[in-house]
Amino acid sequence: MRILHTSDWHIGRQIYNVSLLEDQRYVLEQMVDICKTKKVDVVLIAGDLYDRAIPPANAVALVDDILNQICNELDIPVIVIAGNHDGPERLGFAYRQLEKGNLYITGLLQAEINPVILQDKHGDVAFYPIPYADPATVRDVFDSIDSSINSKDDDSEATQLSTHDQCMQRVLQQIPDQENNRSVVISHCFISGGKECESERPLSVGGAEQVSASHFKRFSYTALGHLHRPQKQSLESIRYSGSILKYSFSEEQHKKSITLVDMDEKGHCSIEQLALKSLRDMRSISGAMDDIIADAKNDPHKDDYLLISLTDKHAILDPMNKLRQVYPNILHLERPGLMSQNTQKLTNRDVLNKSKLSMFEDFYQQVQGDDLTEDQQKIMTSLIDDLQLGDV
Ligand SMILES: [Mn+2]
Repeated sequence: MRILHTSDWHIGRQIYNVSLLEDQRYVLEQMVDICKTKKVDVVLIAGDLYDRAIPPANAVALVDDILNQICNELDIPVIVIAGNHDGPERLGFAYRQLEKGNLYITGLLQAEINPVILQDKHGDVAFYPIPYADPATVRDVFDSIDSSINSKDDDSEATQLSTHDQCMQRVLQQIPDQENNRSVVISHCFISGGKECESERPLSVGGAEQVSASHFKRFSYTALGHLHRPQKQSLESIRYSGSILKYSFSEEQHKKSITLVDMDEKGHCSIEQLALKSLRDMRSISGAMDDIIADAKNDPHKDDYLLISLTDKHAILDPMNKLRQVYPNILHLERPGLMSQNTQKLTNRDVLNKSKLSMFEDFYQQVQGDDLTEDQQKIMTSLIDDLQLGDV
């Protein structure tokens, strides 16, 4: 059985107010090609299909088009679970009907984990979709079942369901032991020891989000979503495919890919990571303004999404516009050189007031790409004055 494992598409994501839809379509079309050329038997999407619970219309249209190409035109089944970014009810719309058309979506967690059974020449492979659910939801699903069992048997203690680890353990108890059987779990969670980056939204505050990899060891393969860097956890067969694109500058060094899994007749898996090429890379550049502009002439990738960190210590008029003449897709501009000089100069209160305004002007410029008008300057000056008075 040849399985294509992917996750964290985050369709509809914007970064610094720039839509990534075109970039997302570019990598998803590569995925459709891979499905075709590699003769994939099934595609798994381990959560965060969309970036938001209510995705924008053009994001839904893109997902609709890609799923139509895979499920309909190529006749390859797709199994999707909800991640923490997806709205489980909306994602699960018409899931019973869609099963007839090769599309298996699990939005809401249910006590019964119904496997999707697919066949190859060696027999059945069972795919268990476990959508993301927070501990409160897991308690809602299992409390009534567990309390009725416990009331019959006074010796047993009710299982605590307060951490993600306890919840995952409870959910996986619903899956019978699979000795000799070939089985795959699809889950969206944070396995302890996993490497994080900035674009994953924490599943809970205070570290109770981590789940032990040991729960998954009995399955032939575990297709994970949530962490955006491709990685294995504890075993080769317990893996994150990673996101399809870089979704923050902290992922600058990531190599984005999808995971191709070949499962043999015994359930042993061999793994291959297939690189995805992005339309525009996401990277950061640091240096003096003049050097950056001069070097840009020989830069073959001027369309990349950039974070530029200017080391110049003097004020520069309208740096964003000047840089955008050479790099049109700058997402963010930092001025570490300017900041360090300003803090050294703070000697008396007048300078302090002035620098607060100039710092705000700088900030406004970066966010809005525009200078403060005279009226706006007056309002900010009086606001800063008021705040200073409050300090005394
Ligand atoms: Mn994600």
